[in-house]
Amino acid sequence: MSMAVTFVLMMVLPVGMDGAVTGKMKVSDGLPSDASFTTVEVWDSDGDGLDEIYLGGAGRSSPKTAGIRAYEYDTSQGEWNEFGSGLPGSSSGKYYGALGLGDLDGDGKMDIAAPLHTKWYEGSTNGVEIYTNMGGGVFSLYHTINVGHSAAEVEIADMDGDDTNDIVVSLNGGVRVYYGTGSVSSWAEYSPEWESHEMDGIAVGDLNGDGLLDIVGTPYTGDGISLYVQSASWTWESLEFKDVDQAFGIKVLDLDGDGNNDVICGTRGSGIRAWKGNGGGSSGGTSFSWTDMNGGLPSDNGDWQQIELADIDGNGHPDLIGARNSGGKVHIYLNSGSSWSEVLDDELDIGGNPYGANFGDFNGDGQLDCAACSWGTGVDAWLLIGGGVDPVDDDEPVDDEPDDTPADDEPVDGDREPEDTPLPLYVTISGAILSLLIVSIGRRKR
Ligand SMILES: [Ca+2]
Ligand SMILES: [Ca+2]
Ligand SMILES: [Ca+2]
Ligand SMILES: [Ca+2]
Repeated sequence: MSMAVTFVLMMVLPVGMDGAVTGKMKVSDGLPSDASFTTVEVWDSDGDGLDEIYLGGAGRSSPKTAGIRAYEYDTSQGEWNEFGSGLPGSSSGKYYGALGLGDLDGDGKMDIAAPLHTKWYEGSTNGVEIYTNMGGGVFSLYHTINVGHSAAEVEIADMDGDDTNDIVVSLNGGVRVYYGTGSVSSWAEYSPEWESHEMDGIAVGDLNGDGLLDIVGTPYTGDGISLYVQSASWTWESLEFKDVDQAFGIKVLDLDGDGNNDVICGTRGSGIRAWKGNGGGSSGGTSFSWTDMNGGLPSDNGDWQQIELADIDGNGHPDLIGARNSGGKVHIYLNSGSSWSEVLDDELDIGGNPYGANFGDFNGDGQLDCAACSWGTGVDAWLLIGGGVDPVDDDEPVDDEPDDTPADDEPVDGDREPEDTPLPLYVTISGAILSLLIVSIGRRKR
């Protein structure tokens, strides 16, 4: 390999090519340390290649933190700054569950659906507040959906495939689905059957390959995990799934790469549990069977709260980060496609009672990093070192970024492609080799 190729590769691949996550660097300057938050959500809403973090304030135990906070990392200063404006602040008296992020008004910009959590937090006014984004993180409260119950988590997704995003929310008593009509102030509610118990985490995804998204919801107490299949557009069928005494964070995605979506959740008493699905047996089918994929995951105890998954080592399988509200730490498990292994064991120490953890690319180098929040000790973030190159969080549609941002037109590595510029022959040849390498790396991660 020539010097030129080696040099260009160093420019393009500042992180290790072997996929190993070799370390982390804590970068928490500018983040609150004496505060309490529920979850960490991640999005690059201004399209500058740097993911922001969004946090709902928790209001159960001191220090209670009212409002919603957003931060973006400044790579040149090595510190976080508050991002945007218009979100409720510390004097709002409002406390939130897990925020939903996504485009709700169809302008291509990320909006926020914020569930008011009143059962365990301070506050008595129930609702899901919709903050629309005028661009650059200028938010305003546009509408509140009257959900009538304490709300825990919101997911934003196009449940029925009509190209308009919809809102799913877990409540103290069940799950409600609000289908988008094209207006942020008008929603059509068609929900699964009401339950008798408090719903905590929810996840959405197509479990049987018919293009209609399905829902799983975790119980704060009793009665197991709920599974609702959307049997026809706006119509719900409740199916048997798995029994756990108490569970919190849950996700639907393909863990083993067989093309069928799977389910993984964090529990209070039985660790983290993963089940591989069979796609319901046929397109739109409900003959589900589930196979454990728990090897390497903690199998007992827990108090696992938010869990999130993204491919941080570029092997094509989504890896897990989870916040455990006992022990003061968050944990990362790499996914081989069939089993799990913890990395950075005991190193991601946030203190307090950790409730939130997520991956995001905070310094724009294409390598996913991570952030966490707790009740008591605020927010921490770490730049991950090593790993593969995967700048896209699997949860986030890549086409929801603003269209009017110049940076949006350029992929992260857009300025590294040498083809457009007349260059000496050896650089052109290097570029061709490099392009092949990029293509092969890019394919490896999906
Ligand atoms: Ca950004
Ligand atoms: Ca829709
Ligand atoms: Ca489906
Ligand atoms: Ca699968």
